[in-house]
Formats: sequence, structure tokens, C-alpha cells
Amino acid sequence: MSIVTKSIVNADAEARYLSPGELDRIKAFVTGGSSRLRIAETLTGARESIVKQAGDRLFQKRPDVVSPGGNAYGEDMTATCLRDMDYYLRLVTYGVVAGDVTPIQEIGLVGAREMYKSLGTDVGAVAQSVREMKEVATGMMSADDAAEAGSYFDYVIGAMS
Ligand SMILES: CCC1=C(C)/C(=C/C2=NC(=C\c3[nH]c(/C=C4\NC(=O)[C@H](C)[C@H]4CC)c(C)c3CCC(=O)O)/C(CCC(=O)O)=C2C)NC1=O
Repeated sequence: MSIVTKSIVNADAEARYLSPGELDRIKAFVTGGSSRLRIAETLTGARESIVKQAGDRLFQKRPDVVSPGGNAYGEDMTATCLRDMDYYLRLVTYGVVAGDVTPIQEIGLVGAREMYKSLGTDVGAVAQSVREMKEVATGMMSADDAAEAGSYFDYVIGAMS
């Protein structure tokens, strides 16, 4: 739920007007809107190159992952690994637009550790892939935008570490 919807639900539950504090938080959300949209556009437009470059960096640092016996060994498994990276990049864009990590949490992180464990995927290596995407993606942005975008990548990394 966005901060706007959440505030309205809370206020209406008590049949009251939005409080000054709620209006302040909504104001901050609205004021930050154009930068959040700019960040989401950058990430969306560069998604292929972000995933490709970050994947190359991951496999350089963790060659075991794509070597025989590795979880992402072979063309199909490597493609599935890159697909997961693209999933997390997409979820980061949702978080950025919403100004809220809840969509990232609900779509991509609930049960993720257990799922990767059952697949024999090293969740630490998945976290590393998100770290590489953060590096590549934030390198395309101004310092302010990079800080804002970075916090959503960090949220994913933190949930997997
Ligand atoms: C949008 C929410 C969402 C997520 C997050 C998601 C993840 C996800 N990744 C999977 C597999 C996988 N995920 C990976 C990923 C990797 N292996 C590694 O060693 C690397 C560290 C890493 C890439 C960075 C691999 C290789 C598989 C296939 C494993 C297998 O089939 O044995 C699977 C099992 C089913 C399938 O193959 O599609 C799921 C459900 N699915 C979703 O719907």
C-alpha cells in the first residue's frame, strides 16, 4: 500500500481528517515523486545491460557458481540465474516507485531463503548478484539518485544476508 492509501485507511478507521504528520509524510512522498520516477525509468531502460554486466561481475567473482556442479552451470541454469536477477531488479523498480519496500518484501522476499535452500542455490551468491546490480545501476545516476536507489537494493541484500 502506498503511504497515501495507508494514511487514508488509518484516518478513516478513526473517522478523522488526515493528521499534520500524515500530511507531512504524504508531502514528502509527492515531492520526491519526480526523482523516484526518474530512477525507475533509468533502471527500466537499462535493465538488460544492468543484468548482463552484473552477471559478468558475479561470475568473475564466483566462478564456482557457473562451473560444473555449480547451481547456475550450463546455459539454461545460467539463464535462470540471470532471470532471477532481472526479477529482483524489477522489484526494486516497484519499491522505488511506491517509495516503500513492501512490494519487494511481499513479491520477492517472503520465503525466498527457504526456496533457494531447497533449490541448492547459495543465497549469499544471490545477494552478491544484487550487490553487483546496485554497483552497475547506481553508477548510471547522480549521487542523490544513487543514494535513493541504493537503499532499495540494500533492502534486498540485507534480507538475504
Ligand atoms: C518474482 C519473484 C520470484 C523469484 C525471486 C523466483 C525465483 C526462483 N528461482 C528459481 C530457480 C533458480 N534460481 C537460480 C539462480 C541462481 N543460482 C545461482 O547459483 C546464482 C547465485 C543465482 C543467480 C544470481 C537458478 C540457477 C535456478 C534454477 C535451479 C534449478 O532448477 O536447479 C526458482 C525455481 C523455479 C524456476 O526455475 O523458475 C524460483 C521460483 N521466482 C519468482 O517468481
